[in-house]
Amino acid sequence: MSIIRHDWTEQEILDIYNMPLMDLLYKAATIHRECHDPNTVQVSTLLSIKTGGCPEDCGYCPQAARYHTDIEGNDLMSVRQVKAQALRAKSSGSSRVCMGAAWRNVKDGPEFENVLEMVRTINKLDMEVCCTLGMITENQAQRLAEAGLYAYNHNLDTSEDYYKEVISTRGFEDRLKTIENVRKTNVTVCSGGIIGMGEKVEDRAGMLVALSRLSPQPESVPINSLVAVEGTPMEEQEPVSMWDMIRMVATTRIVMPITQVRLSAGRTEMSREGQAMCFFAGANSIFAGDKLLTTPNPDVHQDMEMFKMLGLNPQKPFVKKAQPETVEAENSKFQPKGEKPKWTRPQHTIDRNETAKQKAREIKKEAIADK
Ligand code: SAM
Ligand code: DTB
Ligand code: SF4
Repeated sequence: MSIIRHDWTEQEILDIYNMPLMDLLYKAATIHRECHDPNTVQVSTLLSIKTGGCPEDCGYCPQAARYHTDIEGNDLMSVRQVKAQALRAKSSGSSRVCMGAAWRNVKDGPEFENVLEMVRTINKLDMEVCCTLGMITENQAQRLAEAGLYAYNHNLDTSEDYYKEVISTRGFEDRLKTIENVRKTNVTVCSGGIIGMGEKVEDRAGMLVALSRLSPQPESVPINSLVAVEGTPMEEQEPVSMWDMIRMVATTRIVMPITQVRLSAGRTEMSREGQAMCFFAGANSIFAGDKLLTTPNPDVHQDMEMFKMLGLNPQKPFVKKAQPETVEAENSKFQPKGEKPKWTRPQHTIDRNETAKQKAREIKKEAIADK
């Protein structure tokens, strides 16, 4: 039986990543079968409840206000809209709704109260609820838990070293702090990252070192392949090869045997054969829905057709962990604290982020002049 190790070194992980492919697949699939039903895949539906206008400078993200991308920004959705989308997701075979907001961090107030109501509403539909809202305090994590949140997604994104080349408005340690805050509650942790941002293979291994050191390891680890969006600093990144994706999934499976490895952004560019290899190598969850947050994703019906072809079954909700109870707002034990935590703002200069920001300013100036 596989043991859970929290002391992987970067070199050990690199050696696994670089193994001959057939050996790597065999090793990963063996561990996968020891720890999971290989024919069950958990399906989460993404829902962008607040899109665009984000103050952060994440170099990969089309929702950062400082870059010029084509996305349509939106204010926070209503609880009614969210409920309708959740019911649609449920009827299409999804067991979890993951609500994303383009926020740096959560602020106490009416918007957060609405998010808590969204969590209560979806949990009452007997679906797992996940949120990804940026940085949160311990009190906010407790309030989400009390509303019935099942998972919180907060990605480390890359290695601690390469993080500085991607984001200048917050630090890697802020990500760890939020995960720590979530861990103090009953909410499960979903944390992974992106490949294809110009990082070295060592950074991929470094990210897995950091994730595997978390104790317990995250219940879910999304592996995203960069969606290079025009206007972002990473618009010209070469697409990740399917082989790299398969190696990354297999390595994640070996390093974190009991976690759910999630095949995430980038699936529109992956063949079914490629995705099948990822499932064989240990991926056992996906993000479904015609859209990720702002970019395209395979059609739900196409995904269900692929599942049928491969003999895969969508996982039922609350198989891995019991459904949390929902405490109604009026019975809450926790009051908002209105804290203003000191998240870091390194504000170092990342050349490609600055260039993209400058380009966006020029486009804006030209648009004003044209009016
Ligand atoms: N604002 C919150 C945050 O940053 O934690 C939540 C939303 S954010 C969009 C969630 C995650 O989506 C990011 O951490 C990143 O891993 C992933 N992501 C964003 N843009 C992406 C892209 N272009 N390609 C692949 N993954 C992306
Ligand atoms: C994650 O790791 N990937 C999802 C989810 N967590 C929130 C988001 C992918 C976003 C891809 C770019 C977009 O659609 O905006
Ligand atoms: Fe904002 Fe999250 Fe996008 Fe970064 S990844 S710019 S924090 S929405």
